Amino acid sequence: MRFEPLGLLHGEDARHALDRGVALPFAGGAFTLARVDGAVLPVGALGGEALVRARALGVLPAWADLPARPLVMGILNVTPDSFSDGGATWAANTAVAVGLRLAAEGADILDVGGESTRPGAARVAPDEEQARILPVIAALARALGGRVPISVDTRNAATMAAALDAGAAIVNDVSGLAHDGESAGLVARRGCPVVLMHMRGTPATMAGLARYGDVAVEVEAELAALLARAEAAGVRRSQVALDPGIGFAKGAEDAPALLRRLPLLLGLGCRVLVGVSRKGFVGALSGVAEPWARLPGSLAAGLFALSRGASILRVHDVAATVQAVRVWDALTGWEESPGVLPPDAAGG
Ligand code: HH2
Repeated sequence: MRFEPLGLLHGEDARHALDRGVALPFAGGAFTLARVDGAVLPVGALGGEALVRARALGVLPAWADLPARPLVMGILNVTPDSFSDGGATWAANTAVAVGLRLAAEGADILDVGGESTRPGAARVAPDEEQARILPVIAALARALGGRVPISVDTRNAATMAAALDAGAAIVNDVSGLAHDGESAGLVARRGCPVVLMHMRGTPATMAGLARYGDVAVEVEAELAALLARAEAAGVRRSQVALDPGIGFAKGAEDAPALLRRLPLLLGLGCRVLVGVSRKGFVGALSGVAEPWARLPGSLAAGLFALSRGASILRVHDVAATVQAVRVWDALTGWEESPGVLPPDAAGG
């Protein structure tokens, strides 16, 4: 069954609708309608499996021992060729200094990557990838002493293992643990939190694979398959956050469609992460060509994603995003959400 909450409310509106019995809780608010296998129904008309699915949305699944509020993941690209910053944090000592600054600005997670995944990017050998990121991860882990967890943005199992040994705590894989036959087993054995992102093909081939009938439905189904594959290898659902992969095998109109229908992903029982920062659709919607000049549009898209059920934003501009998220969070009353599930209660 495909279950999609609709009619989302936040803050006071959510509380009144819950008090009147015309809504059910949804992490951070309430929802009044649901699309169940294509039919739109008021929540009062839900029964059977649809009602079970609806009730499961009331709490934000716990993930990575991080707080039950919107989280900001700061991007640290140790690459000479990233689309968004053109290698500004390329040198290891610069990267460590920037990482410490992002932590001081309020990042909840630091995401360290050594391979650009922009469309058409060339592959980086795992040895080279590790030479780029391991000194940075080790130095940041030492300096931060676990206060801000580090995620490693990689598709390679060997790099995941080396990064976890160097002090990373989370794996962020744009291939959803599907690129490398070893990675799902490794994440299962280590028991670490992991981000499974949706894409098709590889950064070199994905541009030609962005053909969808209903992009939200297809991305949800393909993420569900990635999740099932990871679970079959021993990964627990409570380890997983899911990401629709904005900009990865998605056309210009796919990103807005996916963000509008993010609630569809919540039914998979995991926290939802999105990376909208400086991405091409922000440029397309705003007419701003340079990625570094897309902060206002990125903030608007990030806050919109939070209002549609995302709870982790992967961003370049940490200070600005933390400020925007704190204000959004206070105004929309996230505090009133029913709470966090204990690990594994989400079904993993
Ligand atoms: N986007 C990029 C890289 N990693 N990981 C997740 N989970 N979600 C994303 O949307 C995502 C990601 C691409 O952005 P960036 O790191 O700025 O660029 P590059 O790949 O060129 O280094």
